[in-house]
Amino acid sequence: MINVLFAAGTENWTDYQSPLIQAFQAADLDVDLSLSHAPQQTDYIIYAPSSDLQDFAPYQNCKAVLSLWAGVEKIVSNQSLTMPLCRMVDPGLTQGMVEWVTGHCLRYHLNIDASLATPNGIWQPKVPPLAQERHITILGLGQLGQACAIALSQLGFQVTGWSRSPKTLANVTCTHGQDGLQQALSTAEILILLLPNTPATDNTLNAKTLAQLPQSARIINPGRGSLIEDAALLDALNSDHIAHATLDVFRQEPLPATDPYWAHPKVTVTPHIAADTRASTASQVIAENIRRGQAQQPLLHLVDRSSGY
Ligand code: NDP
Ligand code: OXD
Repeated sequence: MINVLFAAGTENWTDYQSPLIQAFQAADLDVDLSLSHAPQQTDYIIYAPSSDLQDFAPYQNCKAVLSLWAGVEKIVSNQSLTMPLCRMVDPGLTQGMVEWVTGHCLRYHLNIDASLATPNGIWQPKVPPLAQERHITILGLGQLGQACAIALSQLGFQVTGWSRSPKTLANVTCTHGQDGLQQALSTAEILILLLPNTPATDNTLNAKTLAQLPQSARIINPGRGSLIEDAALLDALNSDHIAHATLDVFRQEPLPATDPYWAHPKVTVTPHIAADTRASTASQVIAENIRRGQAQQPLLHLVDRSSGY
């Protein structure tokens, strides 16, 4: 019997209990899935940032902590966590992010806001350019950045991506490192942030890098709030250098009701809904990792503690 502790918040239990049990059965795993197991007898922990579990020290026989979230900044530097940590890479989450990013890009590309705002009776034809004339840059070419880059390039957009290590991706101009960042920003009519929250990515968008964007660029941030220096973005919006920003993630969540982003005419706020982990597909990812752990095979989606993602 494999003891799996569901420490991902009781609010997630209803959604996950049955898909997890089905996935364990499909993987031929004999699992006792529970909201409470004695620490010494716990083999795996399913975790989410809302978890009450913060001290992993008593779980000395635990073989891995399996996060339901892609971003692991809330757990990665927990000193009591000495076992392997796997983040979530879920086809359902990825598809959700592709749809959310594509939708918000098309809003900007087609200038849908202008159509919505046109007063009745005014006939003012303004044809948008084709996708092939539009440059989109994605900072972060990981699981999500790459999926978005591929989808956008398949729609015909000119896509540039930026990552830490060099990459090759069909029909995507790939850049990396500090010089690569400047190149990626300089063409970005629409900029998408899909970097993790790490010390190295903090304030990636600041006064200097915002100034490297073309006049009237638009920004879409489904990555993390920490990627943006908020005061610098507000200045860039107020001075019209940046035309609009769509922000899904914030340094403080929920975004306080008094935050200037809420009422800003050039900002769209969404409440961290860009892409949710989907219980049915994510449960299969969890089951596969437990199968691997039991078979002493390498775990999938291991977090590199030194880089923080
Ligand atoms: P990955 O770890 O697969 O990809 C991260 C990418 O960022 C990689 O390309 C990596 O480069 C790059 N990167 C990291 N640090 C740097 C750096 N210092 N300089 C340049 N590039 C860097 O993550 P995912 O694609 O799965 O997810 C990205 C983020 O999206 C998550 O960390 C999370 O914050 C956010 N997210 C938001 C959601 C939402 O609903 N709003 C939902 C899910 C995720 P390299 O390839 O060289 O390693
Ligand atoms: C995640 C998120 O990291 O939802 O999974 O932001």
